[in-house]
Amino acid sequence: MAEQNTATEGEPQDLTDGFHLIIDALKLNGFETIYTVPGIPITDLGRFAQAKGMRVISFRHEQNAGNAAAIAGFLSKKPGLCLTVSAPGFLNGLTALANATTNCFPMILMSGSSERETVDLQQGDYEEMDQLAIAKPLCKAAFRILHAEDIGCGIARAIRAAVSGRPGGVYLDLPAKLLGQTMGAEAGRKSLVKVIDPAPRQIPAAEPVARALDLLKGAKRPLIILGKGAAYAQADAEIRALVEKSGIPYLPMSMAKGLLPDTHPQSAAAARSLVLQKSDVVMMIGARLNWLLSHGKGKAWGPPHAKRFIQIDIEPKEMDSNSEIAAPVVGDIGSCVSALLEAMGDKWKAPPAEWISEVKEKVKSNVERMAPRLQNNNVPMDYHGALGALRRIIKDRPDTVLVNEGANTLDFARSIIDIYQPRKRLDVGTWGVMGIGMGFAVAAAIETGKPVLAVEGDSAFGFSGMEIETICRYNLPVCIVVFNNNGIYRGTDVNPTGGADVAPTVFVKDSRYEKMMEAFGGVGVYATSPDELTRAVVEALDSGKPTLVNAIIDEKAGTESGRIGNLNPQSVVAKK
Ligand code: ADP
Ligand code: TZD
Ligand code: MG
Repeated sequence: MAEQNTATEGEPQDLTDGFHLIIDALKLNGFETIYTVPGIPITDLGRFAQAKGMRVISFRHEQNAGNAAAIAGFLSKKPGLCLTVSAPGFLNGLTALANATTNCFPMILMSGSSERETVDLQQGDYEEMDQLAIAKPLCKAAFRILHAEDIGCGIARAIRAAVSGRPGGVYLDLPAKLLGQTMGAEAGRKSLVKVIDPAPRQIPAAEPVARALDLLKGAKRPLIILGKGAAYAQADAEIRALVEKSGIPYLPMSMAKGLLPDTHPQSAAAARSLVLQKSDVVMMIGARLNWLLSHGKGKAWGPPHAKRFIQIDIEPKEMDSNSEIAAPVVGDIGSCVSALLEAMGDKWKAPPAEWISEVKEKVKSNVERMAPRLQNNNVPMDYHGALGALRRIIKDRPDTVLVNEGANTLDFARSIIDIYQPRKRLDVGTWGVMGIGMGFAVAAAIETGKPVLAVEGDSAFGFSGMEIETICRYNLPVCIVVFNNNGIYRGTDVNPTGGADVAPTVFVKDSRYEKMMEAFGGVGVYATSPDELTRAVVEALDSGKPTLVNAIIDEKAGTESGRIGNLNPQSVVAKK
């Protein structure tokens, strides 16, 4: 084939081009998978990548390919790769790039683009857009490569920008002309860069470590909060050792669940309000004091200024962003946690027994109060009955990756479904964005090789639902459960005018989502009770067949905006 080479006809084989240099540079740096939607000018880039042994996963919409790349970055600690066409394809991918940056996930969005000459004079090229300028404010770094001999450096810079320090999204602009540019094959090979130590360890100095430990030692009611930065860091053993050696109760943020099993005796997840209120020293490990933690102040946190914070984070600028940080420890989590462990020595004293027992009592009573509700077999299902069933399934199959989005479907699943292993819960993250579901599910299956259970609100599912074709096409072991309550939050709203349009939050009643899956050759199940739901999901996880279970939820069961209804602005007019 093309590889055949006769020594006499050297000329064409001695040349390489932008397409091949990009793929060679990616392969040299260990990239194995590209998430993409093909088209001008990058169609051949995908084809050549596949020909060279890379896995090229082709989606139906770039946002889903981008979300797949973002979560691949979170799961692997290497940048996930997304490849799109110009202007509209680029813009479709951009939401995912911005979301990745917000969540501190490393990814690289590579988009084909029109020639500079035409773009800069705004002469109206096919899919013309100044993509570099548009990407810049929405990601961590943005680069354009104009010359084939710069591809090596360009890709090296993109990798380093994505994974070093606080991880994030990088945009790489690939003008069409670059792809076809040729240069000598040997010079091309030499121009490539293998990135050495892309995310260097950042070791904290002794002083901040000692300051943090002093504060922790003096605490009467200490608390540790683990965030998704801790999950990303892949320092699982060290983090567990630190929590256990300290004896301090810990609270996992949503995607940090499973770093220690949720059933761990030190988990304070079921006593969240109590520990936020009453703790006196709080150590955050890879978690930010953003809206998800009420900015570290206000009612949720008890009396004002009564708390002191220790924060472990790789980003020095994060400190004091919302509340004063009494003991900042800047460095990578693995190094910081190891340094803390080392400095704690052998004589570390457990926190006061009254505090530990107060937290444990609260956890126990809350768990006991919840237990019977999780056993109910009501028809139509409520969130507790349906999620109780899924909770038991994950308990039996702890290596399943759970993907979760929605409002009530998200909030209830987060507190009901225990996670037992690190990085097994992937969800809407810092923005609370809908639409990550199918992209995350595809990448989770591909990156981990484990079965995936995607628990989706019916609205949430709609944002990326067409990708069930992708799931069927690649025959991925993904089971999607659509929590079908006929709408956003609830299915019960009515149009107050009595007009023909339904209310903005409600969908077609009793939609048959399972038939969408059947259309692509997957398994579709209509489930009305927790027992039926259990049977369908167990079968799906055992068989590995792409499955969609349409789980019928009582349309009255949810609450407005799930658990964050307090963030809704209130209209005085509407209340009259
Ligand atoms: P959560 O939403 O779970 O609270 P956030 O996304 O708010 O978590 O916070 C994650 C934090 O982790 C970010 O501030 C980020 O800078 C930090 N981080 C990410 N990776 C590392 C790492 N390897 N070492 C130290 N900090 C990290
Ligand atoms: N668009 C985007 C991209 N992200 C969002 N978060 C929203 C819109 C607003 N939104 C939420 O915050 S949750 C949600 C929307 C549309 C859907 C909730 O409905 P659901 O879940 O069916 O997914 P429940 O179980 O019915 O609450
Ligand atoms: Mg719904």
